[in-house]
Amino acid sequence: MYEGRIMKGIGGFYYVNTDIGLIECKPRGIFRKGRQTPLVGDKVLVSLIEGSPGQGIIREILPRKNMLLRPSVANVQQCVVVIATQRPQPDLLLLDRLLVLAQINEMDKIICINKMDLDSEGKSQNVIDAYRQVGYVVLCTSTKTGQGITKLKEILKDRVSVFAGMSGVGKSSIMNSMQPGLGLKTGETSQKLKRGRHTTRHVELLELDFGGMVVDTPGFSSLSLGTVKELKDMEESEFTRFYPEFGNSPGECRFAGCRHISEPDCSVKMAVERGGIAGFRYRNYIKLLEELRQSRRKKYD
Ligand SMILES: Nc1nc2c(ncn2[C@@H]2O[C@H](COP(=O)(O)OP(=O)(O)OP(=O)(O)O)[C@@H](O)[C@H]2O)c(=O)[nH]1
Ligand SMILES: [Mg+2]
Ligand SMILES: [Zn+2]
Repeated sequence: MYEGRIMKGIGGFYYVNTDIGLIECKPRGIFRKGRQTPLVGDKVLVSLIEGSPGQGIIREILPRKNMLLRPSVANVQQCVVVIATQRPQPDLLLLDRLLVLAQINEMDKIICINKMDLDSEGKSQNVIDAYRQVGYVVLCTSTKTGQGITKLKEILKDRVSVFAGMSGVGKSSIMNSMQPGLGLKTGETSQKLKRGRHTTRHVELLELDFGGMVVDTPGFSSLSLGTVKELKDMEESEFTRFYPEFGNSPGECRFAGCRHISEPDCSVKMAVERGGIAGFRYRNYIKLLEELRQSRRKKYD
């Protein structure tokens, strides 16, 4: 038996990277009947098929550290959430959603602000500062000037990372700048709509020649948190853990378990008014919380 990692799955076959090279595998019958389907990123045990060089059978899926649904991939250590300074315009609500998802899946989070070359006026600086102040790692990149690419490589080295963000922000382009040999397809941003056209379609783990692996994800512009299992069972007051800056508000809220919406003497709201907490982060929090409540209400209707 050989241990390896599933790099991609195409047409019912899984391609498993092992010490003896890439093995084309069929999953053992039992996987198809039920419980577990192998995912890209899974660590698996493989046995070779006698007389068929390079072909094998997946015998066992080793325990997963985590599992993302979109893209469908397992055992990812960190998430690089990409937005562009413009083309497309940054969607900070989507950014916050992705940060929530990354945190639920216990991934390290990196925010990447791409297309810095289009921001000669420095319009994105307030966003950069706001997230840095919260404590996020924020990286500024441009695939046109090469800004930030070396730094990003250091962050990705020897780790398994996923790139997420809206279509057209430059996820595939960034990977190509780090490693031209990847030759990922990139798309022209539609001039009329000023948004991308979903150039990336299938899920694959790509090996970086400086060490590590990345998953390029097809972009998307909407994503509901209402379907996320971990959030369905969460108390509303617990949602604040996705907004770590709320914990640094100057005083205490009057009520324990304050949701910081309309409660009186709320120190989070006071901090927003005084500028200690970014207004857009607070508004995103309210929107996401409201969305969760709506999806719960539907469940009981
Ligand atoms: N000006 C500028 N354009 C960029 C930069 N990075 C990427 N682009 C352009 O943005 C467009 C979209 O890039 P992609 O890499 O295909 O974007 P993506 O995020 O992979 O898009 P999907 O695969 O659809 O999710 C292409 O026309 C790129 O040339 C950058 O740093 N600056
Ligand atoms: Mg792409
Ligand atoms: Zn409060």
